[in-house]
Amino acid sequence: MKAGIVGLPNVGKSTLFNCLSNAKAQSANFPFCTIEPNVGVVNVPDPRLKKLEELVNPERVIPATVEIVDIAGLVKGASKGEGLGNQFLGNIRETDAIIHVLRCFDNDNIVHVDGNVDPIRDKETIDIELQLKDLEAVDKKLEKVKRAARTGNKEAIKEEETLLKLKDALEAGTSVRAVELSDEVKEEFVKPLQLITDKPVMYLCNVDDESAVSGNKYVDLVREAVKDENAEVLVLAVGTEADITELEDYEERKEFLADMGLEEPGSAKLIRSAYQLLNQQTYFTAGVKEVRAWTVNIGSTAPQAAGVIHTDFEKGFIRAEVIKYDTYAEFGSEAKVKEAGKLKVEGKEYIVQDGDIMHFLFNV
Ligand SMILES: Nc1nc2c(ncn2[C@@H]2O[C@H](COP(=O)(O)OP(=O)(O)OP(=O)(O)O)[C@@H](O)[C@H]2O)c(=O)[nH]1
Ligand SMILES: [Mg+2]
Repeated sequence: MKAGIVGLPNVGKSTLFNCLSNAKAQSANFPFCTIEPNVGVVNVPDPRLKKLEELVNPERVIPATVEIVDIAGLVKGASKGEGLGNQFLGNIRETDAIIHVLRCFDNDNIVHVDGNVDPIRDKETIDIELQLKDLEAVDKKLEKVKRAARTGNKEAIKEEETLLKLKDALEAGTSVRAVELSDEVKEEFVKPLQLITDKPVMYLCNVDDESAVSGNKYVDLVREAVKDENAEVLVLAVGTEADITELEDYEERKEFLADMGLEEPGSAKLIRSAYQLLNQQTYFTAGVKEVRAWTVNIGSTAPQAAGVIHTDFEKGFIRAEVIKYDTYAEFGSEAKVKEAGKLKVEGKEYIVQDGDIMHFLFNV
């Protein structure tokens, strides 16, 4: 699962990538600095791991990770091949969620490809290109389905109806994620198309450091513009945070953040949000060798969660012992949790909850 960073050229995507990831992307003050996507694996900050480490005192601690991809900037006409349009759009199609970066800072020295700062116009430019690309995919599919529908095939007729609905929406400037369809129809006809505007999205307002805490007039405009989208809007002083990330000294980093009014880097919040956007949650294993955060899709069953560790665990799953994180933190050790009768034994049907500490029993 990976989240892609999209936006106009020169709005700070690669700078953001550099705040998040140890892999370094080239960032510079000219459009189309990035051509090939930069891929980074990013640790998901989780204070619960720190607590478990204190309690268990393991040899090592392994956090959950999420993959972030920094993609080339899109411009008007990208869906028709402007810029390096089509290739870039292909990179976006391969991601599972979108972090849409909007420039929300004034600075005459940093080039804006459309001449002035206007995050609402910018957002629309990107949305339209993504929608046009999806429209192309829907039209293509529609051609095929039409033939089958004409023969009276019921499935094909239903699919044609769905595709026509998507086509209308896209032509009217609506993203696929906002089109109302039953879960069944989505699963059967929409998901296989892997449409870009069907992917979950969040907006990241790139601001100057004075606006890192309370935002600015541009951020207000963005919030207003997306209020019906059910999408998260985050505010981050990307440029400054990237500079802070460069500092070796932890205390120094903290001081700089405090100057901006922040307790933790905005990028930490962003990573957690991206993780949620990807529909991911964490369960833990806690042993003296290793305390580890594992990633599963929300809604996974206990055997599926076990399968993340090893496929044998899933195949031979017998049962799982589960302790809630809060319970573990309260009692301080597995033994004490057991004593208090708070360790639960769960079977194949159990739906894993975020923060579960799990121990699997299986045979192979
Ligand atoms: N003042 C200011 N400059 C920024 C900020 N974020 C990025 N920049 C600068 O803007 C320029 C472009 O940043 P990049 O991160 O390379 O932009 P990009 O979106 O990756 O651009 P492309 O790869 O060309 O699409 C660089 O000179 C950055 O230093 C910011 O928050 N404030
Ligand atoms: Mg870039």
